[in-house]
This record gives sequence, C-alpha cells and structure tokens, in this order.
Amino acid sequence: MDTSKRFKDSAGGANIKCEACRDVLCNCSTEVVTAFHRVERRSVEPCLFGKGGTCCRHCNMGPCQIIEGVDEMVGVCGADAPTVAARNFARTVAAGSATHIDHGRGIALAFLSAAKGENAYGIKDKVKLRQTAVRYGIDIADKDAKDLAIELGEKIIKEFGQQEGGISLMKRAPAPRQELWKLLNLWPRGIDREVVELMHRTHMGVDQEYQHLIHGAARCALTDGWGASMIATELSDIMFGTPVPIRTKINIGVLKKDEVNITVHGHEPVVAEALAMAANDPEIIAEAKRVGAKGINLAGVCCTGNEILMRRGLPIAGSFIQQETVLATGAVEAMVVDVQCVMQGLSNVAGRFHTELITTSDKAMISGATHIQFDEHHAIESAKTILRKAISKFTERGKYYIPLYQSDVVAGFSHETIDYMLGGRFRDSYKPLNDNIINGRIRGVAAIVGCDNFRVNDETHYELAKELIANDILVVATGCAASTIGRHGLLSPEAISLAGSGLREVLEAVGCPPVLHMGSCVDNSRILIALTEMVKTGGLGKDIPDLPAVGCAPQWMSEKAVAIGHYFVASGARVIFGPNFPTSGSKVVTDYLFNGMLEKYGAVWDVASTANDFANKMIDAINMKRAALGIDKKSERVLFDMAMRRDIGSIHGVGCQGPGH
Ligand code: NFS
Ligand code: SF4
Repeated sequence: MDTSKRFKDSAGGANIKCEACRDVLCNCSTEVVTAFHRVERRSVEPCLFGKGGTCCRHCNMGPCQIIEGVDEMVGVCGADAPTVAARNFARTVAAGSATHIDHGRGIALAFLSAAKGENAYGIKDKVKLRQTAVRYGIDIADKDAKDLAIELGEKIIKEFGQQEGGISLMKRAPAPRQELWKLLNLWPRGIDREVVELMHRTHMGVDQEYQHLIHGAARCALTDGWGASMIATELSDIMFGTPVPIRTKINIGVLKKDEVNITVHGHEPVVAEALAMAANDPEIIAEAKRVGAKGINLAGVCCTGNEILMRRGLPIAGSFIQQETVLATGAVEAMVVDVQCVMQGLSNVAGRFHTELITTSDKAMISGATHIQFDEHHAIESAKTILRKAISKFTERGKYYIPLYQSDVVAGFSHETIDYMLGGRFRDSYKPLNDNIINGRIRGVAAIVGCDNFRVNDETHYELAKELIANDILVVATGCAASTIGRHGLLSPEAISLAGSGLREVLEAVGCPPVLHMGSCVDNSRILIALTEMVKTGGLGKDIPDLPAVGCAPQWMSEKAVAIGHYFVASGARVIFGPNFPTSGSKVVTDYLFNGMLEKYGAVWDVASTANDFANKMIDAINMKRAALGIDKKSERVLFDMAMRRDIGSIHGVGCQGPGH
C-alpha cells in the first residue's frame, strides 16, 4: 500500500504540503504521524487467530489459539473453534449494540429534559412526536406537545431497564417478521437486558453451542436496530428536526482560511447541535471578529458530521479515515469530540499545531486533550465555553494548508423524505418505487453502509456505488461510507448521468441523486423502516427477505458494524461484509452464517473483497429475488468503462486554497 497516496486521498486527493519540504504532508519535519503511517510501520501483521475469530482470551488459562479440526488445538477448557468464533462474534455484537444503546439512552434523557423545558433543545417535529407516541401505545387525544413528550420520554427510558414486555418499535416491522421473531424467541425483552445477558453468555463456561450463541447475538442486535438506534433516530428527529433534502459540501476543503475552524467529531448530536446554536449567537460571532476571523466555521467529522449534515446542512470535513488529516492541515482551531471512532492519535496530531482537542463526555477522555464537560442542562453555556476556547486559538494559527477539494452533495433522505419525494405531496407513498422496481426501471435497492478503514482501498465504496447505479440499482448510504461516496461526487444530482437508463429516468422525474444519504450509523434504522414500507406497499412479497434489496459494509472497522449487520440479517436482509469476515477461522460457524441461517432467519451474511466482487454478489442477490418474485427481465450487467470513469472525474470539485500565511 502506498501511504502517501492513501494520505493524499484522505486529503481529498490534494497534496497537503508540510511546512518544510512543501511536498505531500509527510512526517519529515512536522513529525505528523497519522494512521496512514502507523498502518505501514506496524511490524507485526494482524494475527490470523485474532483476525479469524479463533483466539480466546476469556479466561486466564488462555489465551488459547484454536485450529478447527485439530484435536490438540482446542482451548484448555475444551472449547472448539465454532464455540470460540461464535462467542467472539457474539461479544462483538454485544459491544457494538452497547454503543448504540448508550447513545439512544443519552438522546432519550436529553429528550425528556427538553420536554420538561430543562435544556435548550425543543420539540421541532410535532407530527413525528405524535406518531411515535402512538407507537408506544400512548393515548394522544387532548394532550399538548409538552405532556405528550414527557410521557413518551418516560416510557422510552423505562424500556432500557425493562425486564419483560418487549421492545415497542419492533411492532413497526412487517407482520410475518414479527411472527417469526416471536416464534424464534428473538423479540428482545428489555434494551439493556439483552446486552448484559449476551456478555454473561459469552463468559468462560456458559453458552457453548455456536448456533445458540448466534441466536443470542441476533436478539441483542435487534435490540440495537429496532430498539436503541431507532429511538436515537426518532427522538433526534423530534428534537432537532426530521431531515429534508439539503445542499451542502463534503471534504477537507470545507475548512476556511479566514474563519475559526471548529470540527465536531464523534456520534451524539447533542453537543454539535448546541455548538451550532451557540455559533449563531451575535456575541460569539463578535468575539470571533475581534480576533480577526470573519466568523465561525463548524464542520463535522464521522457520524456527528452526518447528524448535522442531515439536519442543518453543515459541511463534513472528513470521514473516519480523514480525522487526523483534517487536523494535519494546521487550520483547525479546535476539534470537539464526544464518543466512538475518535482515534487516540488525534492528540499527537493536534499537539503539532495550535489545535485544541476538546473532549466533552465523562465517558471518554484522551490524554493530552482538554476536557470541557458538556452539561446538557446548560447546553448553550457549555457550547459557548467550547467556542471561546476555539476562538482564543485563532491568533495562534501558524502555517496551514487547506486543499480546496470539496464536493457538492444533496443529503437529508430520511424515510419520510423518500416517501414524500417519490409519492408527491398529496400521496406520500413508496408505490412509485415499488412500481418502478416491478416494471424493471429500477432493478432493486442496495445499501452501502459502515466505516472506512486504513487497511482497505479507499475507492471501494464509490467504485461499487458507480457499478450499482449503472446497473439501475438505487443506492442508499449511511455513516462514513456515505461521506466517502459524497466526496467522490455521487451524492449530487449531477451524478444522475452515471445511472443506468431506467434508474436515470426515475431519478430525473423526482430530482434525487443516485445515491441517497440517509444519515449516521444509528440512522440505519431508517433503512429498516424503508424496507418495511416497501413490503407494506405491496407487490414485492410479504416480508423483507422477499425484497430485491441487499446491504453491504465493504470496509467495516468497528464493532458497531457487526451489530448492525447482524440486525439486518435477523430482519431478513442479506448483508455482505468486506474485505474479511470476523469468523473466518471457523468454517463451521462461517458456513452457518453464510448459508445455515437462511432457513430460520430468511437471510444470510456473506463476504466480498473488491468493488467488482461486491457488485457481482449484490447484483446476483437482487436478480435472484426478482426471479423469485417473477418480475425478472433480461437486463445485461453493465460493466463500468473508462468513459464513465472520466465522467465522474468531472464531477469532483478540485483545486486548492494555496498554502497559508
Ligand atoms: Ni459507523 Fe459512525 Fe464511521 Fe464506522 Fe465510526 S463514524 S457509527 S462506526 S467509522 S461508519
Ligand atoms: Fe482458553 Fe477456554 Fe479460557 Fe477461552 S475460556 S481462554 S478457550 S481455556
């Protein structure tokens, strides 16, 4: 792997100059070391046992490295490869689910405070408030928004600690799926309970039957998708507004040379929303001007970026793999972080410049960073303290370099927006989508979600997205995959020209880009609802497994991605991961996940490596579903050619602002 090329890519394709050699930002004199360097420098290759999921360190008789089929290579306790691989997989699901559950809980607590008027957030989407209250069985008659929100908030918070009774939002799923979940004992009982139970079951000497572990992991993952993640999405929408299509920009060039650059990184939108509100305060703007800045430029990184991009149209400076590069420009006064996907390496990069790295959550501190505890009950005051810290750094900015690379995007495709755009103002509906899938203009729907990863070629996401849209497949995207696709130009309506003729016709009529940005990773819950609506609209089968739809995470990195993948599979959607799979050390478990799950759950996992490999598998999966529905027509697989590649080149925004003073 060529580090400098990857680093250039993460800088939006530009040569970020270093202050001494004015070449690609290396580490020669600035000693800016990023993950692009660290991944190259690591002298030890990833351990095959660890990578394949057959290293067990669940007790102090180990660690035990297990080789499937070799008698001497079972654990000291006798655990074999399927048990260990399934146990590790389940624990990954538990950890991933826990992050979304804690995120959902944080949002629910903030929502209840907002309802009681105890913080600066309000109730923006009253329609969704009422709809959600009904889903929780609340009688909405004669209740004002405040009372309703308090009742809803209290009810949702109880669901986290509940022991029995079931997760309410699962009832949004297609009826046959709900029946199946009941039949298979997959309906989560309480949100926290499922994670605690799975941690218990994966302790040494508890659950040791691989299919049973995968089943436990499925119930836990469903708690994430249809429970905590959906709660996070819905309550964030009610508080901060349900996204509608919005034009903005993505990539490192959104930093501004003459403004105080503040990047917000992490996941929960409460801090970023408060910063956005406070940054509009005339008093704060005046303070920024007093230090010689023209204003305050708030830009996102990772999923916090996706949250404020979707709802406020604020730009995204970078995805996961760009987080250090954004700081390596030397142009960022402060990076404000909360939780998840925040790399420790940021502290070193920030330390090379005037940049203040500010942690805000009592759950997450980083050595070398400044901690300013965010107090949600005094959100604006907390935000102002953070902004003032950043403003004070502006005059300390030294040499900097902001590449001009940025791409125009249209984001904000909540499930409600898709419903509205496709159905029109007076008949919100998925019917036009279903009709166009049935008549073959649209072959199917694909989701490209999840992380980007320093060990994977950065281009997989957009190469894959191009292939899919060229083959008349409507693509939806979330998380860092959406940012990556955005910086390569495919979230813009101009990219319609790259779509196959059938898809193009539909997109031109409704005015959507060929890839719909549906939000952050918790917003994968929007995809669950979109799939459900497609089923309920009719004509495409009775349950999610019948739909010509498939999902993938080509560069998965975090444990959250595994939890997400598993709730999609347990919901009946096929999921393809890449470039490797976390249970590959056990053929037995991997075969069960890739084939055996089909009979019970109606869907399976799969793995692919290159964009072409993914495209082939995804198109085949969609074609198979079309055939089963009896709506298949002969349509040729379009291969991406050089002319199409050149077309996309003209969509990228290119150039540079030149080196700083
Ligand atoms: Ni999802 Fe979003 Fe990005 Fe991966 Fe991390 S920020 S929650 S986990 S890296 S997509
Ligand atoms: Fe080894 Fe069994 Fe202990 Fe795991 S639980 S470390 S396999 S002895």
